[in-house]
Amino acid sequence: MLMIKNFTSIFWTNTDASTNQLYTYFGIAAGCILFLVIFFTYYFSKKYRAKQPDELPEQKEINHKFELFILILAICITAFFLIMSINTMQQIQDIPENPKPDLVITGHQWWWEAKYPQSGVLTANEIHIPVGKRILLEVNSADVIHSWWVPALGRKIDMIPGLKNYIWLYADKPREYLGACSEFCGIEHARMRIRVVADTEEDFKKWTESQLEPVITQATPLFDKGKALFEQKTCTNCHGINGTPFSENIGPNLTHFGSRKRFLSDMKPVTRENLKEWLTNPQNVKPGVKMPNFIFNPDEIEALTEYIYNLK
Ligand code: HEC
Ligand SMILES: [Cu+2]
Repeated sequence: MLMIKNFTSIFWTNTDASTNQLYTYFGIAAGCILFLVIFFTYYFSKKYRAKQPDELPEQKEINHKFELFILILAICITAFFLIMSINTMQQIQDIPENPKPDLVITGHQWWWEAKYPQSGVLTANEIHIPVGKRILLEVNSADVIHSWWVPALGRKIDMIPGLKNYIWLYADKPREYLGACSEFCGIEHARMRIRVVADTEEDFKKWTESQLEPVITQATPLFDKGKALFEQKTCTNCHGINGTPFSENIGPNLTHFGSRKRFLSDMKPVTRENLKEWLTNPQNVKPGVKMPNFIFNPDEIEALTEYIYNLK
């Protein structure tokens, strides 16, 4: 078993061992059946082929005993996997009666909102979790059905408006884990990617603290101009910034936007250039996106970029 486990860990890094084990058994059984079907198709096509052009190949009567054997075998295999699957489901779905989630993710068209009820952190798109700890994740949706799936961290789960669903996440290595929305949710569904950053306990603490820090309110004059524009141009109707009166969440919370590596649900790295391109016309970058084109002039773009980029 150990060898098989080492082998599958090439593809699956999580230590949600029960899922991996089930997956391995399914793989082996399906592989054997595939091999037998191909082998016998080839073997019988050779063996019973007509040797002469008008020869009638040997005709066989149905073999009831053999049929019965195959039937029982199929029932046994199915029963084995049914029991294994139910077992695994029970092991991975041990959600407490009154769940207190470590992390709440809300799916939006087409981005992810992440709340940490224990610490009060509220962020978007770049999701951090501590390594080596089981994280109870609550998912729901603000609009249509989305589906959360980061294969290496656990199974897939639907995000349904008005319903709270729960799963456990577990990361065994400090690295980044990729996933994607896996329920068609509209025009930008394909670009609704997920990036989960698994930090060591220390890094996670640091990250949490940095996210709880108050947002900077002053920097350069350009920053101030951007800040004023942000409020005048109705950005605050959709984007929340902690510590200000603006808490809307039609779009991602921007409090510490500059501290994130990527934005637009993992589509682009956070750079000044990409931010400018985004603000110049969001519809060019992500067609159909729920943020209008404000038709800014280059000075306004400069100022807004300076402001948002410095929200660290
Ligand atoms: C009608 C609502 C709405 C308004 C108004 C709006 N936005 Fe957005 N914004 C969104 C939505 C929705 C997204 C998420 C897009 C996506 O990834 O699908 C977004 C994304 C962003 C992002 C990227 C955030 C991330 O983490 O991916 C930035 C930066 C941004 N908006 C800045 C602004 C600025 C600056 C203004 C004002 C000029 C503004 N927005 C006005 C809805 C809005
Ligand atoms: Cu989606």
